Parts: sequence; structure tokens; C-alpha cells
Amino acid sequence: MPVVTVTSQNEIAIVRVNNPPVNALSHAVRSELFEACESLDKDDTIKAVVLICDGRTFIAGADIREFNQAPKEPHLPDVINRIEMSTKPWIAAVHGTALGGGCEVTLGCHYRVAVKSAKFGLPEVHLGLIPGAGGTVRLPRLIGIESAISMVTTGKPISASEAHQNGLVDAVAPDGELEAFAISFTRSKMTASLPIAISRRPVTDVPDDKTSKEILAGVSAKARGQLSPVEAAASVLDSGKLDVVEAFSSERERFVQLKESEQSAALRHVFFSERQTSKIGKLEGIKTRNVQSCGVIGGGTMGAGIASAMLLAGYEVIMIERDEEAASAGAQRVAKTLDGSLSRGLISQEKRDAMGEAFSTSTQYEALTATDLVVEAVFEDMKVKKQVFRKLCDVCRPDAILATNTSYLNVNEIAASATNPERVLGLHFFSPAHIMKLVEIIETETVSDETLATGFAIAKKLRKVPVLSGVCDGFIGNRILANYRKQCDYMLEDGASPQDIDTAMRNFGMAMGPFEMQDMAGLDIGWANRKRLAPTRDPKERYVKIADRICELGRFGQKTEAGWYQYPEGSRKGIPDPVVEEIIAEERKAAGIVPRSFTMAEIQSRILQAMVSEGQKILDEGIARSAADIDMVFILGYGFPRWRGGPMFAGGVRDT
Ligand code: 3H9
Repeated sequence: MPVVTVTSQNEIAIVRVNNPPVNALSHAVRSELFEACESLDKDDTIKAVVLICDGRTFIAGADIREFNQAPKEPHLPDVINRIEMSTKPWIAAVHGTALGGGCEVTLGCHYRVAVKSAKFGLPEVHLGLIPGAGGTVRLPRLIGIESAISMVTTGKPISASEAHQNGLVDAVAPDGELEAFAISFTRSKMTASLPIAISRRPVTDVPDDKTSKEILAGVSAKARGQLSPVEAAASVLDSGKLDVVEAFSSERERFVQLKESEQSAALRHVFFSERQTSKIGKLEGIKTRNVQSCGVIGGGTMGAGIASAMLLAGYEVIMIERDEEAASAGAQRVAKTLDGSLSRGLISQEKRDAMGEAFSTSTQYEALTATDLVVEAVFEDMKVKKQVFRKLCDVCRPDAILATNTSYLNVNEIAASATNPERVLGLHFFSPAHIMKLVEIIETETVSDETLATGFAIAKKLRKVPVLSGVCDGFIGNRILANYRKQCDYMLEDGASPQDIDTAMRNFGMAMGPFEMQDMAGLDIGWANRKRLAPTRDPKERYVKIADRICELGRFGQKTEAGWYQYPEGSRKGIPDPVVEEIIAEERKAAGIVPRSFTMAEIQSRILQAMVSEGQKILDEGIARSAADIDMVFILGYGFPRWRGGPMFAGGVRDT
């Protein structure tokens, strides 16, 4: 079956790409596009060409799956150069997303029209790459250096109207009328002479050397260790200074080098892994339940976050709290989040109003008699959780799905306290729940496939990445985190300071260091958990008491203006604290330890090894399905750098 077909309408050829799911530029697409260009140039009955795509989107880029194979001719830059050199005008007609190589194909065309909902982007940086088919050379010649650098370094797509404003798009068509609009646009250009090819135009805003250096320094600071954004900016800047042939070859060299890099391998692993987490063999074809309404038990930070996430995804939400005061505080937290989304332009006023209508609070569990799903987010205490589940079983429909948001507790035990335990599962959200992309879906011994499949469907509607986890203390994420922290505590007692460890891990690429993160999240939850585990702890295991002693002083992190660091007057920037230094010194002395220094590399390597060894145990026990799932948990839930591919990938553990 051809992936590119050519038809004609009164001297206009329609070149149509049909390569589902996203019309990626596979070898077949490239070859057939090249052939189409050759034969249309020779066809005297054709005066102009419309390039359009079938399916849900315009070309979404090079075929990423082919990056692991030896490249085959025709290469994409040659196809695009061939289109640009055509003797007849090519008009790209774009719907969906023209991304990466897809966007570069449009730059080889002589004009671009797009429907209102279309988007244009060069997201190669997210794959550890730069545009490799002329994007960094043609884009600055069309829209200027500054806009081009923004597009290639952030990878963020821009809307058709923005693209129209900056000159990337020549005309915007109403949604649903692309083909007719493109044909009529083409007809209006048929008699005009061909515009100068973009690659032959000058770059008009080349910055001087000093400004170029500042631009690169700014991009590098934001990239925090990732190479591709810096290389992408450098390629755009160079293309303004070099002759166009040299600019193409310099871009290509950078692209090929990055394609072979560990960072690009890691980011490609992340791209595919993110899409694999919800592909669970046994759930394929299982019918999911229709969930429209959701009860949330608890209006604290987590409960309010979950309620907000549910509202933003279009669910009706009833929040249950113990009294009117707590219910009103919970409602205020939800309102603050939704108003924040409104003020940042993420939702319209109309949507905000609809969410207000869809949300209610109650102090009575009886308000949940008709809800399809309930998520419990109360205090981390087994007794309290069981009480909640018993109440829910009394009032909810016998088939209502009941979920716990526990971070550590045994969900099998919680399910056993419920009637119809096949409807009980864990939905472990991460704070702030309306933003964080991860949900761990906890599979109990008794949960039905229908309930599990519905859990995955809910996560999809919430636009989150679900990762399946078996039951164990802390599931995938918090169990590995506990081991990570233990390793930090050992190094702390052995001689490293909280600042040494935080700096090392920030330099590794983590969003935050472990002690800063604890201060932000609150030290009290971890303390309560350590107390819960104390009776079953192996007395022979090394136990560092520093964190407990800090908590005993009521220092729970930013919220109490003191934790591992001090935060004078509510500041969010912690400063080292002599009180903590003294506790550390005392504990070292009590343990008979002579403190030694740690290099940054040693800290990073010990922490990574601790994560990998616990991750391997989790795999061996069947708690996680794959190393890739563990990687996704850490990247999406704990700020592990994407460009390292996740802890397992970085530690050399790959799925076969
Ligand atoms: C590039 O272009 C380099 C050039 O500059 C130079 C070359 C020389 N290739 O995301 P979805 C698959 S680099 C192969 O769930 P959505 C995806 O794996 C590329 N496969 O859908 C999934 O497969 P499965 C620059 C691809 O509607 C299926 O399509 N371009 C590709 O939520 C559906 O994907 C990009 O980085 C691909 N390029 O989102 C764009 N893209 O069903 C990457 C997708 O087996 N793609 N697949 O799991 C995207 O951002 C989103 O897929 C898109 C659709 C927005 C297009």
C-alpha cells in the first residue's frame, strides 16, 4: 500500500500522506515524497502542489523507531531540499501537529496554510536532538533568530495564529475546511512567480558575539545538564553567520552526533516508556466502567489537589470533611487551584464556572450514595483508613469503585475491610495532584480486571501517566525513595553535609536535593512512617537518628520555617542552620564516626546505586512490571532528570 498518493484537480496536484498513526516520515514516506516531487516537476499539466495529510495530524516528525537502524536514502534533508527546489509552488496544508521533521517539511514548501487548531513545533530537544533537516537553518530565515531559538530550545509547539503572526504560516483556514481552503489559496498563487526559497533568504537579526554568548549561557543554565537545548541554540546562531551550505552541514553534524549520544538514547527510551505504562496485556479489551462522579474524602492538601484534578478533567466532585470548618477550608483550597488555572489562562471563565457548579462539599458520607468512584485521602493511619472504608461500604453503591490514596499502607488490608473488595484499588497521586503527571495504580490481591482497567481509564482522562504497582511498603516510588534517603542519611552521618548532598543531586539533574525536598514536602509524614515501621525494623540494620532528632524539635520543614535548613520569615530559600550542624556532630560522635569528605561523584553514584538495587528487588518481586515503569515513576513523580532516562536506565538496567 502506498503511503503517499497523488491526485489532481484542475492543474493542482494533491499529494496526500497516509501513514498512521501520526504520518511519521518513515523510509517509505520519504521515498514516495521524493518520487512525487520528481514526477510532478515533469508533469506539464500540473502548475502547483498541495501537500496534505490524512488522519488525525499532519506529519509529526521523523520516524523515531528508525533512529536505531542504519539511515537509508533518501535522507530527510534531501527530500526537503528537493521540494524547495521544485519548479512549481508546494503549499503545505496543516492540521493537527506539524512537528520536528514535519515542521521542517513545511519550511521546504513555498507556502504554509493551517487550520486554526493546528500547531507547529520543533520538539527534537525532548528526544535529546536538534532539528536535523534544515529546521535551525530555515526557521531563523523565516521568523527571526529570537523566535527560532525559543521554538528549538523549548520544543514547545506554537498555535496556528501565533505562527501566522510571526510569519511561519501564510494563511489560517477555518477548522474542517482545510483542503478546499488550501486549493483556493494555491489557485491564487499559481500565476505569481515562485517566492525565494527560505534557505536562500538572509537572516536579518544576527546578534553580535557578546549577545550570542549571553543567549547560550541563558539556555545552558535552564537546560541543567541537558545538551540538546544548547546545541539547538548554537545551531540557530551559527546558521545566521555561516553560508547556507555550511549551515546545513554543521546542523547535520550536530544532529548525527546527538543521535548517537547517551542522552538521546535515554530520552527516546522515556518517549516510548511513557506510552508503554498503560499497555497491560491482561487488561486489553476489558470494558471499563463509566465514571462521571467522584467523591473525595479529605480536603487537605492532597484531597483538595485530587478534587481539583478531577474537576479539571470534567468529573463531578463531592468532597467530604469531618465538619463545616474543614469542608470550607478544603473548598477554599480547591477554589485557589482552579482560580490559579484561570488566571494562567489554562481554563476559560466558562469552564471555571462549570467546575464551580460541579463541585460540592458535605460533612455526611450519605452524600456519596450515587457516586461512581470515591478516592480517600485521609491521614496515613491504617485504623482511620479502615473506618473510612467501612463507612463508604455502608453508604456507596455496591459497585462504586473505592480507591485509597495511601502512600505506604497495605492496600490488601484496606481492601479486606471492604465489602466487594474486587472494586478496591490504590490510586496514588503525587503532590500537587492537579499538576504531577504520575499516578501509581496499586493492584491488590482481590481487585477485578474491570476495576483496574477503569483505574487506567481515569488516569488517561486526567491526562496522567499511570504506572501499575503491586502492594509493598511505599509501592514503587516511595519504597525506592526510602532507600535513597537512607543512603543520604548514612553519608550525612559519615561526614557529608545536607548542602553537599543537595548540591550533588541538583548537579546530577534532580529538580531538588533530597533534604530540600523533605523540607518542602514536610518532615512529619516521613517521621510518622519511621515510627510506624520501628517495631518491625531489623535491630542489626544501621539506623541514623538525625532526622528524628530534627523532628523532635518541631522542625517540619518550610511550613515551620525550619527543618534541615532554616527559612526565616517564611522564605522558600533555606539557609544552613547551626542547630542541625550540632545535631549531626553529636550523632557522629555518639556513633563513633570520624567524619570524612565526599566527592560529588561519590555522592551521586552511591545514591544511584541505592535506587538501582532497590529497583532490582522490586522487579524481582514482581512489584513493578518493567525497569521502564520504575524509570517513569522517578521521572514523573520525583523530578529525576528525563535526559538520564530514569534510575534504572542510568544504572544500566534495561528491559530486554
Ligand atoms: C525529528 O523529526 C528529527 C528531524 O528533525 C530530523 C530527521 C533527520 N515516530 O503520543 P501518542 C507513535 S524527531 C514514531 O500516543 P497523541 C507513538 O509511539 C521527531 N512513532 O499520540 C504511539 O505509538 P503506540 C520529532 C511515533 O495523539 C502513537 O504514535 N517529533 C512518533 O497523544 C501515538 O502517539 C516528535 O518528537 C514518531 N515521530 O500525540 C513528535 N510520534 O500507539 C513526537 C508518535 O504504538 N510525537 N509516535 O504507543 C508526539 O509528540 C505525539 O505522538 C503527537 C500525538 C503529538 C504527534
